[in-house]
Amino acid sequence: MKERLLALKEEALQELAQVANQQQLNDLRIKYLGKKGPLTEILRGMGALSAEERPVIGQVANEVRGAIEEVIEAKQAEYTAAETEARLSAETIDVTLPGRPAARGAVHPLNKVIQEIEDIFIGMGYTVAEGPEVEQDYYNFEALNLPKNHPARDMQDSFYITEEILMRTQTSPVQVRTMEKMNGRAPVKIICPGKVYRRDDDDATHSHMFTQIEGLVIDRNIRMSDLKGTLLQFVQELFGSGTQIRLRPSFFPFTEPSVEVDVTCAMCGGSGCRVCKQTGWLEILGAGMVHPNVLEKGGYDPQEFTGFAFGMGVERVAMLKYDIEDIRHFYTNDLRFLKQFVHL
Ligand code: 2U9
Repeated sequence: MKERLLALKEEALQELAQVANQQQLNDLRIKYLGKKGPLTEILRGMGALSAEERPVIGQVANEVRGAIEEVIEAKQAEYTAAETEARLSAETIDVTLPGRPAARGAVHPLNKVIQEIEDIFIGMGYTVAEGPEVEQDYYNFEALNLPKNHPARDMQDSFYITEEILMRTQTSPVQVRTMEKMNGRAPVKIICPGKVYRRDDDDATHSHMFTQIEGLVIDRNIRMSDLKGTLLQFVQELFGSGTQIRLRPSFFPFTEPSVEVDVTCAMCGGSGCRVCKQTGWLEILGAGMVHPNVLEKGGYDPQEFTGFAFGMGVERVAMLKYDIEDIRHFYTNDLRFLKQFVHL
């Protein structure tokens, strides 16, 4: 039996010396050391040996198994190292290759104009106030001197959610809420940017949702001339120092007197062009002195306090500033449109 074992060892080592690849090595491992291999078979037959023979043959068998295993492990280590080496060289990274440029986002043109307008008013000492887009009838209409039967409250004109709740039609309710919070203290000096909603058919110049910025100042001795000086300063910073304004009488329920404010057309400098329809003027703001009823509802005694307010549509300002012909460009997110503003 000892001879059989030693012959087996010789045969195995000879065959292992010929091994050329991992597969052949695996096959030989199974052939010699596997459960159905000759070594296992010999060891299984040891029960038939005498008590003296058994430890001797057992030892030889273990030596043979150990010798075969040793060669197999050495070969296996070689193959593993070669495989690792091959993988590493295949995975080599060329660090000198140029990177893929990451697509950078940009601030939306509307937000750019909002930020620019905010900065101008912050520079004049205003703070920015925001409020809910879903609003109570009281803040959107009642407190702004638009009583229950006022035509502007028509179901046809606003998005009502219930009888008392609607999508705000202007950002004025934010000013009313601020007045309430201020509890009669002065000065109030705020601008309120945000989305507003009106039941309009969308076209090149109308949108059922658009962006407003409104401003409100309340203090003692606030006069129409303060409004005029503030708006002149504002438009000169926004459109250029040569810009002039003119005020035309108008009507809003929440201001008295009320004005519409035109600026000289920046496109032609006032001489008349396509954009200003040959008039030299562009209407961009509504404004006025805060109506006494509105002051009172907001907790200010109209005998002691006065104020001015103004409002503008941000899309309209942006369209004039950047010569954009269709308001719907702001909402459709066509990258060909948006990319034109990346570097502005
Ligand atoms: C309070 C008191 C008064 C806000 C004002 C306007 C005039 C105005 C329009 C401009 C174009 C709306 O976006 S638009 O359609 N706005 O003409 N807004 S005065 O007056 C207020 C606001 C709040 C408490």
